[in-house]
Amino acid sequence: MAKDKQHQLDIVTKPQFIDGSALKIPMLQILAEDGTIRKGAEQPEMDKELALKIFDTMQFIRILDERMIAAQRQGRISFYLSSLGEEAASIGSAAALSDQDMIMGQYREQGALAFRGFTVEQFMNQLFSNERDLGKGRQMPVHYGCAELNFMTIASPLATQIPQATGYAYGQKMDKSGNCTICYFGEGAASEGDFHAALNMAAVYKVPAIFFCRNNGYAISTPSQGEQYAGDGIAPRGVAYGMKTIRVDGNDVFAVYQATQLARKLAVEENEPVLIEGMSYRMAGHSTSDDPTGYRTREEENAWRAKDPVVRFQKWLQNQGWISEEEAQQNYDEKKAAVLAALKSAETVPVPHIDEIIEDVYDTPPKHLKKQLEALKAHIRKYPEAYPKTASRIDGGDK
Ligand SMILES: Cc1ncc(C[n+]2csc(CCOP(=O)(O)OP(=O)(O)O)c2C)c(N)n1
Repeated sequence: MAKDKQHQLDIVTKPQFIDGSALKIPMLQILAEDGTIRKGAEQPEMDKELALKIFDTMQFIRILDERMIAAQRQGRISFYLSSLGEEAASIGSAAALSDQDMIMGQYREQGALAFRGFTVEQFMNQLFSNERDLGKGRQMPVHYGCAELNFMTIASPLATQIPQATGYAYGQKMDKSGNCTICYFGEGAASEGDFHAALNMAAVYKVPAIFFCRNNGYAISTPSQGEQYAGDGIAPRGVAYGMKTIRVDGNDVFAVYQATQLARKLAVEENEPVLIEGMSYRMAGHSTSDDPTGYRTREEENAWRAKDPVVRFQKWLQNQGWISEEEAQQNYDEKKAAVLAALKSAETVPVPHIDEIIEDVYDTPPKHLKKQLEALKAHIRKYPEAYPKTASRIDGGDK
């Protein structure tokens, strides 16, 4: 075949369109829905301790999510975002990393944070924005951050973490740290321009980053199929940027774990960014402000319950003889009691003192911020019943 030397391209003499709509990247699945290892698949090496730690974290996150949705309904917290149905994606991938790797999440990766060791008390302090919250009550619930655990604080504006991850990973490469950055995002966020800029830069500059797309079928009420994209999901975009790319069953903890392990190796040993697309389903509403009955059917939701990642992994653990149904239930009950106790306790911890609202940005808070703070205090003094927790500390309350 004739070649164009400058572009290093084969030359063809008939018009050939490449049909993007016909492309279908396959999906890696190791653990079948019935909890058995798929024929021909290679189960990744995982000792009992790690397998039980993953399962334990999955159970904890499931309980935390269910309880906190209920707490929001009871008016105890303002807002909540659950990761119901997506536990394998965040926990299975976090389990394949080193603790020194940076995690940059979207807002549904509480599983990765819990796997790193964020305690139930730390989760609750953030959710109640009390004075023990590491973020000093300045963020909406679920916008966790923990420097000690290398978990970057969650930002609300979609996709901002993706170029930040490219930049952070570039720094890791410069420092020869031997670590990588994993960046989670939804298929909806992948429609933002930031996604494209970030992936292109990561590929060109060869940075140790793992871009993990959780394709959970919806961006609030926008279904991914047909309305979010016309092509084969997110994975082909990695190919287009010249990156190693893989699509996995996001509800299969082994597929997620194996793909992330391999991706990490490419990232830290070869400085190659990788794109992983985990196919999953958002089992609950987008957040507690959403009602999915307006845009999807119960039948659709029920069909996904059969693919539940926690149930699937539990079946495998039971087949393996590493946990019994009774032990799993006992674990669940203990975790539930711990979540409820932490919830009750965090609720009674005072909120941060209002004076702290203007601290930590400037060495000395500037005049205009002090003025705004005084105006805010005057407002709270006027309507104390609307701000009971803040009002009780405003005058004379210890800072
Ligand atoms: C720049 C920007 N646009 C819109 C929003 C509102 N918003 C918050 S979450 C969301 C959907 C995101 O969907 P996806 O990325 O697929 O993640 P998922 O919620 O499904 O996990 C939207 C539109 C936002 N936070 N930021």
